[in-house]
Amino acid sequence: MKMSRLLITGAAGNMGKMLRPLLRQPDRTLRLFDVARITDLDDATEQFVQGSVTDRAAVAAAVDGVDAILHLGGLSTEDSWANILSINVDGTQAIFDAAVTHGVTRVVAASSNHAVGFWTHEEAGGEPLAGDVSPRPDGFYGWSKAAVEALGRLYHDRFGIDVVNLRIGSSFEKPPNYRGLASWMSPADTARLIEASLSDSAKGFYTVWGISKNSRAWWSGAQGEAIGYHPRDDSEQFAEEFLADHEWTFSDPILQRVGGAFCDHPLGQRM
Ligand code: 15L
Repeated sequence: MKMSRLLITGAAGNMGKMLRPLLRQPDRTLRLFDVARITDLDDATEQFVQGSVTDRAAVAAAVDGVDAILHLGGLSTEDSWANILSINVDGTQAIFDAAVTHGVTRVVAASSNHAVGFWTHEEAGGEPLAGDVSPRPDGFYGWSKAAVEALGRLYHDRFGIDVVNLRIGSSFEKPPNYRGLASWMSPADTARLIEASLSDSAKGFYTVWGISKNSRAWWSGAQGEAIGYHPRDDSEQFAEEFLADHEWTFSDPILQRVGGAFCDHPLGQRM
């Protein structure tokens, strides 16, 4: 089925900004939803609906008439329990609820590596860590992403919505730090992952890593490959820059644990 009308929640955020030009297609309308105003619309392919995921009427208006939802909206790092519950958990439930009401059959949800942040390189035992390994959140934020994934499962099983949970590593222009040599997902690969998640190969329920084809990656590409995600970029081009000050060793807790420094950040304290 053609997904020609795509709602992007959180479209004014970092990932939204980075992805809009990459997801534009002549026969696709991107409906951009965010609390923050977006003014640089491409009139031929983009529409803007202002609102918050915490406002159910606004969510319903945004969801009405689209074929698929890319749910990037919400808090993207640690925050208070109250904010996490309201924005990330209630907000995501509002999206799924509206998807059912308005007959939307596909939701691609931004989860995070922090849903499984306490898995370690050692526990992976020399094998790549599976994309759908069980949740081990490293904070309230990571816990909310595990909740987002479980909401997806519920709405898939109850209503047959096709759901892809993306356990995103570090989706930025370049790796943000030396850990990013393992966890980076380039903008182009992020767009490739989203296109695969919207394709017929991703009908059903899937949970996959969102990373590039990094030489230093230890998170498996198998679940992504199964839905047609074939990453092309490698963070190795940045290795020299980042390894000038850091040794690449898995005895370093930042590299040993999926979630890196998030595992030590005080619970509920905004980053
Ligand atoms: C995330 O989930 C955050 O949203 C992002 O800002 C990065 O910190 C990323 O994880 C990461 O682990 O690099």
